[in-house]
Amino acid sequence: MFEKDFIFGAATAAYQIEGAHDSDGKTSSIWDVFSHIPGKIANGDNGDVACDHYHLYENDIALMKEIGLDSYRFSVSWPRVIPHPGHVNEKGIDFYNRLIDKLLDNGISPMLTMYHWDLPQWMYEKGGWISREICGYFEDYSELLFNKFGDRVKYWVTHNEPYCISMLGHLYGQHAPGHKNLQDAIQTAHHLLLTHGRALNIFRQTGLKSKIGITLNLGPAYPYSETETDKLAASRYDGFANRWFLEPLFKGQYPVDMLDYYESNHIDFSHIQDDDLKIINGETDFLGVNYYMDFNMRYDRDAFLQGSHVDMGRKKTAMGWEISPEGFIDIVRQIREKYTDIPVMITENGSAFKDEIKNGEIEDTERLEYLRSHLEAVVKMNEEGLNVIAYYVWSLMDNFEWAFGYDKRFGIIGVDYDSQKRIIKKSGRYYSNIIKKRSLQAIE
Ligand code: IFM
Repeated sequence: MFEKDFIFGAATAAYQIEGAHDSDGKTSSIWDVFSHIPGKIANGDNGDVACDHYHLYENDIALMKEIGLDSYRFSVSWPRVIPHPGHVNEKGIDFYNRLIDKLLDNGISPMLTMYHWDLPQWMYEKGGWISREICGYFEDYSELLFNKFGDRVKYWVTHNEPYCISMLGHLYGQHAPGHKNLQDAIQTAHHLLLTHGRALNIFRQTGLKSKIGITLNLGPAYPYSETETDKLAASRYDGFANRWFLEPLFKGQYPVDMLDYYESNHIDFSHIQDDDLKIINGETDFLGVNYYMDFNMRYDRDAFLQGSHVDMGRKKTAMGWEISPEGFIDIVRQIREKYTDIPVMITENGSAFKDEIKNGEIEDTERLEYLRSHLEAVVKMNEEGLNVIAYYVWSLMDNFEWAFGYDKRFGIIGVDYDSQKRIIKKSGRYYSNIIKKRSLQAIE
């Protein structure tokens, strides 16, 4: 059912699992600062210790091996390797060297995400993503990563989910750095895309033979009814969350309808310079897709974007996200119809549910069913010839779920945060069977 070379993986991100927030020369990221502001994170949680993966990585790799992963997607903490402008922290580099080497010793191919949200606080103080100055600093950072790890890393992801960084972090204020300003969000999105393009150029100059891409979180937007107004609401939401990122990357332009809409909301586009879009539209080896949900939209004159989400009454995960494997197939079809033929790697997909430990086991049947239905969707995509070459489950283990803290558990491995003990959940065993048999006919 899955080709022999289909890549089965699991994903995590530095701030969500590493802990060791101030060890071995690491300085603060915007998430270290944000998570300590009272009221920002559920239950007052923070990532100071998280899963203590910084110290327990060998144990975690042993579990990856037990599950049988082909690949592991992790991110590098920028302030761990560059704790001050222009200063490389060898101890931080050593940690990732040990991690990568251990993965390879265990036959697990590393996928490295360069930016998964933990911007150094020093960079934020220079203007962060809003300022064009970040481009030079991100170039230095990417060059360092290519030089230090390029001999062993097979897949590179420049950015994880530019939508979340720009909109959740700079428009809605739910994520670090907590801004609530559309102009900031639009500039952030542009500088994320531009740093992606500039990192691609540096990568090509290194002559590395590995593959590089970017990861977007995408989901199809459907009109709730066939009315022109609901269609407008769906198209706007698509423009806001999907097309704003896909069109510059694959067509070298921002969507005209959204430019008009933002302009009518007094957004200034003078931060976009000549040639930026050409750079953003550079050659990418694969598109990383993170899929969690689709969006059903109804016209709502008074709402931002003049649309609001409709609850379709389907089963939801603990995040309140409606489960829709059909939307998963649709978004990949749309990528193929409208944007690009390059391979798609599903760099994240997964679900949070409340887990219970019974007799030392976690019987997470709902997560297992979620996994089954979404892997079935991947099989269908490839039957349609949509060229999906990888699937990384989110997440390898329970971790710090940003503003929701530790309450929401996405792992196929459970973590007891008091003892730091890990337990492979029933969904993890199920995934392991699928990987070993390359088939969904695996026994649970
Ligand atoms: O935990 C996050 C991850 O960091 C980015 N993608 C979505 C996941 C679940 O919310």
